[in-house]
Amino acid sequence: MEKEVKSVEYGLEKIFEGAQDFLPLLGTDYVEFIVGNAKQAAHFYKTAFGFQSLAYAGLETGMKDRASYVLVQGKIRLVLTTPLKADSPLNDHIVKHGDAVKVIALWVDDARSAFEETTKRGARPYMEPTVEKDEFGEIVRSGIYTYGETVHMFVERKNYSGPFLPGYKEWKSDYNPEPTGLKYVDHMVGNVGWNEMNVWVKWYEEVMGFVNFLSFDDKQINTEYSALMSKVMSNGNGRIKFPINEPAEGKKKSQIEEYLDFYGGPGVQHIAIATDDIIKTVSGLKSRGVEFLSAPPRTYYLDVPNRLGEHMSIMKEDINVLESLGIMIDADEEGYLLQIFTKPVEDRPTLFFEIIQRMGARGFGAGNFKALFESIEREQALRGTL
Ligand code: TYF
Ligand code: FE
Repeated sequence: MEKEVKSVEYGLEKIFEGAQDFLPLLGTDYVEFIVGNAKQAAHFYKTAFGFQSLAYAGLETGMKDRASYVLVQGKIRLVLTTPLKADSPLNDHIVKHGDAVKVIALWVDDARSAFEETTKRGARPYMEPTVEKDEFGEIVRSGIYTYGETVHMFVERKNYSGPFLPGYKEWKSDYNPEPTGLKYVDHMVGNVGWNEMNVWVKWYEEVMGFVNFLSFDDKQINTEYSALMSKVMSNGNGRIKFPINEPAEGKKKSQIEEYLDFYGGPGVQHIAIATDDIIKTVSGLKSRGVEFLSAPPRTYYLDVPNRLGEHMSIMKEDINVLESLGIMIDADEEGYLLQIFTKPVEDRPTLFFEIIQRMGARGFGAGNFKALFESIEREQALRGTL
């Protein structure tokens, strides 16, 4: 089912053969959402997901046109930004997409070179390299457009020691709910239009030097009703993984088509966050009101020993506990993984989260696709969008 992955260790960094290193990426720097009410969104991510207050920019810090709240948990930084006045161009983003991911920021050593190398390979510029300074040092940022109105910012912070970026003040809050064990961004998925997947695969190859290390076509990703196609792009060190989905023809409407209708075009579909104790993390999230897709049926769990074969013997978790929480299980040659998906986190059926625990496996849960998509279709049916 999965395309053969050519992976080699060379040096410390490079694990995917074929990836180019004109754009060395150290990790995900932050994910920025444009939302209608950042104050309330920040409260939600603190209360429900256990993020901690990190930094703030707004009227009180000299920012005139918007407010931004920065939250942190593990290595993950979320920025929630809202416009303060009707004439802000940020409003257009909200009208079009609802609360949405605008920026996937990537941590680099050299933001000028990142901009130069990607724009000369065809990237559409979003922000020329810009130096921002305050008493903690300086940051260099630049940015390019990817699919839809989504942007990759390159963030160079080697000469900076402040809480987040110049312009932001440390945000000390008296309200600090317990973290839920979220560690880092494992992957972020983009939904693109009909027949556009390969355009963006080529874009990530040519502009970013990524490789396509896994592919799933509509023969593999389908249910009785609907289908989609997906290709996973990775940078050379495997830290940044971007699956790209496009809808495919089925008897009923693809979940990707539903997304495109409500998002108003291509955009970020889900953010997968890694934990090293998914039972604890998911129990915590559920008790705080995070809603997950309905659990796969009993037959799914009965079939797990069959499907996992010898991997079953290395599984540490109690399958009955996994079943009671609705956590799904898959395995590949290198190990197993546990994953679960939230319902969309806003009223539009657009962005959702995945919680994933990798126990050696580097795949994306292909063995769970059928159960997952049937679960998504149960939600689509309730919305009348199947
Ligand atoms: O990221 C992935 O590939 C998995 C599975 O619409 C997936 O999380 C793929 C497509 C999709 C939802 C989940
Ligand atoms: Fe995923």
